[in-house]
Amino acid sequence: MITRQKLATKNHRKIAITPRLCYFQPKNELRSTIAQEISYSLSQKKKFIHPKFFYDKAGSELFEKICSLPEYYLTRTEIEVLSSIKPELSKHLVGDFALVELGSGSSIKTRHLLEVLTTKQDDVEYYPIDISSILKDSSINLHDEYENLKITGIIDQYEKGLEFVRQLDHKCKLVAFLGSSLGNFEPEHGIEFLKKIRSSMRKGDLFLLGIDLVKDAKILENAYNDSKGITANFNLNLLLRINRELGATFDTDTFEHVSIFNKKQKRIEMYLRSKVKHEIFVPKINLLLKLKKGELIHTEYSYKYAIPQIKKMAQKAGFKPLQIWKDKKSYFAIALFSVDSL
Ligand code: AVJ
Repeated sequence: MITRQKLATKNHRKIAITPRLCYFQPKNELRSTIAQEISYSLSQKKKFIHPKFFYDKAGSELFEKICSLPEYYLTRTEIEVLSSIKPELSKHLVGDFALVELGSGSSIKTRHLLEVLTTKQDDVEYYPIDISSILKDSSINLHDEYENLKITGIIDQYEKGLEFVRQLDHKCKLVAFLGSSLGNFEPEHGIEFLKKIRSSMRKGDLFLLGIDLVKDAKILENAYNDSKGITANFNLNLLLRINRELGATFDTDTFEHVSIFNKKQKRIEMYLRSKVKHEIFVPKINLLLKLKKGELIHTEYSYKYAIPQIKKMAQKAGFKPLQIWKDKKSYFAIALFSVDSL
């Protein structure tokens, strides 16, 4: 049995803030990851930048702004569903549960889950996993708000965080993966990722998934191309991040934000389009990036699902659907699963 106090890894540094709050940070900066991955992904014929690189400090702040945009219905709809299902969710949480959250971000949605757990349990252990160091601030806020909360944050990619969670075996876990982040994966990879989540869980644990649903293309495209241009800045921030961290000299005025809904594949596709013919040197990875006028750099897929498909994917990964909720307009779904034998 490993309790939270005994958690340790070779690859992370533990930073203890108070007896109820600590977090783990990778010893090797994520910087080496970005250098390696970007030097590969920008030298391909079809250039791309992985969406996990959106979330540096500036990008995480822009994402928070996106979440409160009128066009970006996802966050407020998910919160609406979450807050309406608390009594029902509570009925499924029999026994002592620790909360694990993948992509916790600002932890606003977390409060709804914590409200359910803290009213039933004397102590609640919370394990937020997020690639962004925004986790530090959001954890401090939660720590101050909830007296019976013990927080162990993991600032890393999901997979690394799940390796931590796998070690915990002293109580049931509620694993939450909200915000439709599963939509970033191509469906086959999504199933693989769900399998990883499943393998970090045991009998009696529960999995809560928030996922955006297929809807009218116009509504979707507006959500990813807002009138204030915040999503455009979020996308363009990738280039600014490469300037900051890899010493490049991208001029964001020479790129434009593109987002389209691919009806056949049922996904939003985001790109950065080069408005001019470019030659940009990226010193830290010794890369001379050549772009044609009009050339696209792919930055994100955001898949949209229908409920039967979600069920199928989860079942393939070893989950059993317990209950699925939607908002009135059927824009967004929250699904609760138990672990099935594989
Ligand atoms: C955090 C991946 C769920 O796909 O809706 C928001 C990211 N990109 N606007 C999404 C995002 C552009 C978001 N996810």
